[in-house]
Amino acid sequence: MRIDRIELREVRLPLVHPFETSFGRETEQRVVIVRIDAADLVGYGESAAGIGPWYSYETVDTCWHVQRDFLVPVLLGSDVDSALEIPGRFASVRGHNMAKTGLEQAVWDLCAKRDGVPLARLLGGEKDRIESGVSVGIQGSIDELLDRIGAFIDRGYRRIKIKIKPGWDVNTAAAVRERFPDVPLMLDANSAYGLDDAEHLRQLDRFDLMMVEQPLGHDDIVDHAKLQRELETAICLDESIVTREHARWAIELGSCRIINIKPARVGGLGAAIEIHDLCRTHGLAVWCGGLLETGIGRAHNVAVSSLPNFCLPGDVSESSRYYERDLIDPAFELNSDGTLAVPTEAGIGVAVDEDWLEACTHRHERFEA
Ligand code: OSB
Ligand code: MG
Repeated sequence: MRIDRIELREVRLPLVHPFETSFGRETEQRVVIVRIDAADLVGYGESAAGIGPWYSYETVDTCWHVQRDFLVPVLLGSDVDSALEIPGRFASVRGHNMAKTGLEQAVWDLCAKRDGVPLARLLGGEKDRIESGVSVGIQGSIDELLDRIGAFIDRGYRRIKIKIKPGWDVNTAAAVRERFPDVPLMLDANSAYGLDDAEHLRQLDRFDLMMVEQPLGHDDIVDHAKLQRELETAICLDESIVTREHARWAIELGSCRIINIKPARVGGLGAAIEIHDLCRTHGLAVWCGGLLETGIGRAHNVAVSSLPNFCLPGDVSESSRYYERDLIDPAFELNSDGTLAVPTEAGIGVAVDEDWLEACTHRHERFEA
């Protein structure tokens, strides 16, 4: 396939509910939507970077810069046979995994459409539905949190994740456990603690948690190994695992027992598959995290979640949990059994709502070969 045209769009979409973590509060999502045309085929991908460099150093602006000035020129006018070629072509750009992901995903969508297969199958996925969990941000009060969790449980979600930070952790987990004794529950600290907090974090062991996600530094792998030896609760790494090698180091050091794989964080679906395979070989479970993606990035996350070792519910929730009107039509909707259906049409298998995409576009640039 010859890459004839690449289009970047910065899209802004209000969130139905503000999302607060230990690093801040978002009321709107900003992403770069990538469209690639190859002859009569169209592929879509998403760079879910967000507004500021809080979760990672990337932002919509750094994505735009790195894509326009460094990544787009590598692809434009070139021939692509398989999306597996893309990480190698982008290798001279250090980091900037979210910028890379939007383009790489669009190529995956193109390849699956060319082959006439659903993206999930091209990736090696086997499931036709994936288990859906929900990530619940920090709320104004414990009562509000319990109400929100209750509504999500009623909706059918298979797992609840709550965001924690100092002052909103042990007591919060205790209240949630008291009210919902049996719900599969996990916590996400987004790097809000240090190794000095080990004693404090040990109090979490009594809540029968599935895991605690990223308690320590966003780039730490060594101290997490020390903390994991102190905790009964499994540690799950998110921010620290940016490459396959990080995953290997974490496994060798014993820094975690579970890994949250976000394609956006690791540079795309190819890297996500590599980390999935590595974890499977070493007996670690993985699950698919999210970055509040629109339906386009969500479709990619759903497809990768259909791989066999994604064996825990992901932060891949239905569209209406994030957006009043998603960029795809129909939107992702939760089945009554707490799953999302893996699309069966070719490529990402969802239709982009072009009018709404245009209406939400804040800036737009097109590159022709
Ligand atoms: O740490 O997993 C995280 C959202 C934005 C940034 C970081 C994280 C999250 C989530 C929400 O937890 C995941 C989602 O529902 O998309
Ligand atoms: Mg996380």
